[in-house]
Amino acid sequence: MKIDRIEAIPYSIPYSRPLAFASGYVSDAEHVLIRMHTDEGISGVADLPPRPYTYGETQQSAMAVVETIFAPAILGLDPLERGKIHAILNRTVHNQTAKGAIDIALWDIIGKSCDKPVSSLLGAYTDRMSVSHMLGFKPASELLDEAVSIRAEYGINTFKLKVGRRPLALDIEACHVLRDGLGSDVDIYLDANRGWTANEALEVLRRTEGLGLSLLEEPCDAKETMSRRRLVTKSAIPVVGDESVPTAGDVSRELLSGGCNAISIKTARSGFTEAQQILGLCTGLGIDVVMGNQIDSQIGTLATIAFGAAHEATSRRAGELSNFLDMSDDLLAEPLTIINGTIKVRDVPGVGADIDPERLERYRQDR
Ligand code: MUC
Ligand code: MG
Repeated sequence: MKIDRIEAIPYSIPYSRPLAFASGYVSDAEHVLIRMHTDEGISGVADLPPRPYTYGETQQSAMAVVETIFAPAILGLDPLERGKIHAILNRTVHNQTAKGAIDIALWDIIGKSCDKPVSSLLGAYTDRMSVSHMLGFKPASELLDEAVSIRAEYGINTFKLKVGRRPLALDIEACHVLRDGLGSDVDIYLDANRGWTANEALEVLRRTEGLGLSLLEEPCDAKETMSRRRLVTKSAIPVVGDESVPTAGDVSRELLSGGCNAISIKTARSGFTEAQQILGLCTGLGIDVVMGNQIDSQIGTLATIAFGAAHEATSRRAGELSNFLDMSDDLLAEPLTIINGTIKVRDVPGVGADIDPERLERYRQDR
């Protein structure tokens, strides 16, 4: 089997509930749908969600790197030659989301060609994942209303609160209001997207002590090496690396230098192959992981579930799997459902992302 064509299709779907956070604002899913075709008629699908404000990848740059650099170099190879394909992709630094989507499309082809769900090929640990819901910037009372209604409608009991780059008092108030309103059984953790200094993060930890927050993600820029190390040493809860650790090499650097002591794994930027390398590093070093969300569509969320459910360590905590609820529509033919706070792995060959041709026609931007 040979890869004979790779499509990079730009599309845009508006958000019904835009998401604001310390490093950006998302009002439209301006993503790229990757379709990798083979000479045997099997195709692989993946979503590519560039996050310009975080990694500098844009919809246009991601399409360009796929169409003009990666595709010409890997056309003609067998999708099973993943080692060779990754060696080629890795000649180019950065562009993690473009590499991640190519990897997911390869695995999708491999799963379909041997008639197995990719989650089974990756590890088959469980058939579902618990869901964590992300709360963007809002006044504290609205955050509580959103969390209460999400819990009532979907049975979700884990919430990640976006904080940072606004007065500390607002973030601290939001933590107190959520804990008071949701009770002690709900898991609440924070993600500042580098919006504080390490010392501000320490102040927030002091002023939220006793609230039972479980994790503190990307509190400050990893470049604040000394202060961040001090924060990690002093924090009673794990400090999670996210945008500071897009590659396995970054994970090694941050863990070994004491810049964080837990890791967010995102299939959108690591694919399945590098995500497994990252997971191996983390389990080998005894570090907790969270399945993160790059503000993914349902297609991307399916990939996160396929990977997260495949391993014990990635399914231990609730994965961030509900950002698609903020989108007004999606490209999947059969929508994802969250029942009792969980989403099931699709028991179909590949990753399971069947694209609805009418929706793709409506939202694609290259017509
Ligand atoms: C997160 O966990 O930070 C925001 C930007 C991005 O790349 O991912 C999101 C969520
Ligand atoms: Mg994050």
